[in-house]
Amino acid sequence: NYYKNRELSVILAPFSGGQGKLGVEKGPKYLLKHGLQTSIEELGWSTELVPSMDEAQFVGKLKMERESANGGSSVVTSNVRAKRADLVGEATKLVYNSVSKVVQANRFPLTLGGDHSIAIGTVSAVLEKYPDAGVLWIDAHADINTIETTDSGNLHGCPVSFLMGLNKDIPNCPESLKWVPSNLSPKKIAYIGLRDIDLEEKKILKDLGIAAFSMYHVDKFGINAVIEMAMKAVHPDTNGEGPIMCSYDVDAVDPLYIPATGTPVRGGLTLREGLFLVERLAESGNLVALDIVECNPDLAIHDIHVSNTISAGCAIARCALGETLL
Ligand code: 4U7
Ligand code: MN
Ligand code: MN
Ligand code: MN
Repeated sequence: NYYKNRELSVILAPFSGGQGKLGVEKGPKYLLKHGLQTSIEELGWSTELVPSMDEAQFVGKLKMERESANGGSSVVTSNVRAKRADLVGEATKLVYNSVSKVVQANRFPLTLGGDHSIAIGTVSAVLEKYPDAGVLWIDAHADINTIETTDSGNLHGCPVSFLMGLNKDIPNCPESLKWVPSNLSPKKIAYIGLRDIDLEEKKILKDLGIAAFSMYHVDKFGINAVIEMAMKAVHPDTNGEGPIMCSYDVDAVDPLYIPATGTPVRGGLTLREGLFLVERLAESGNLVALDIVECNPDLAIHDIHVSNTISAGCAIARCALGETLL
């Protein structure tokens, strides 16, 4: 059991430069305002807050870019489309530094995004501490576009390609992301919740033989069998036992339950399925790190959408940390 000492750091990653909608940087503040830290302490964890970056500084830079004539410093050289790669490189390195300190001190990192590009920092740091760790990527999307295959140019759709080093040989690969250790093997990731995958992403998943459980598999086998298969996929030699990091994009859950997110896709996990996944990880005793990303309170059109989204985000954290285990 990897978290028996129950020491946890809440790492704040209020970054929105991995996509084009302001507001996702407010995720951490809203989750905390909803009482996340106290509720984690009530589960028997000692906690500390770690601000990994200066939110205002990044928001300032993003707003400045927006107001500038071209509306964003997209690197459009040859076949490479990567928007705000300088900011993403800088922000993810800051997240990496914070998560590294936390894991190296044997504390559990709970990182609150921000958009999903921040997982470039979290996963890199966690894999350095636990080289054998498997990564469960809970998401409607595969986030494995390369800087060549991405249509949107939004780097929150590309973190997995950076973690695997798939951009390394691409000419004009942005300097700002060259620090990434790219220590994630395609054998060590499994997806759950997929339902909106780009054509070229499908090809990458297939070519690399990556374990991917879509909503089809959830319907066909049920959520319990799917999480079991996912754990075994990342730890095949030990029947699913071994350290696991979970990078949880809240858009995996259906927008009926979690509406305030940047790229909602209907037909997702029920709230219970979304919580069961992390309850099962808590029960396994193998969870070593958790990200919760892509809560954007500004995208809600009713107040109830904000509270639904934020309370579900908090519930994901609590369930992953043992709340529902008797
Ligand atoms: B998220 C997309 F094209 N694939 O690359 C892209 F559909 O972190 C979406 O999962 C990416 O929310 C979604 O822009 C990124 C698109
Ligand atoms: Mn997503
Ligand atoms: Mn994502
Ligand atoms: Mn999204």
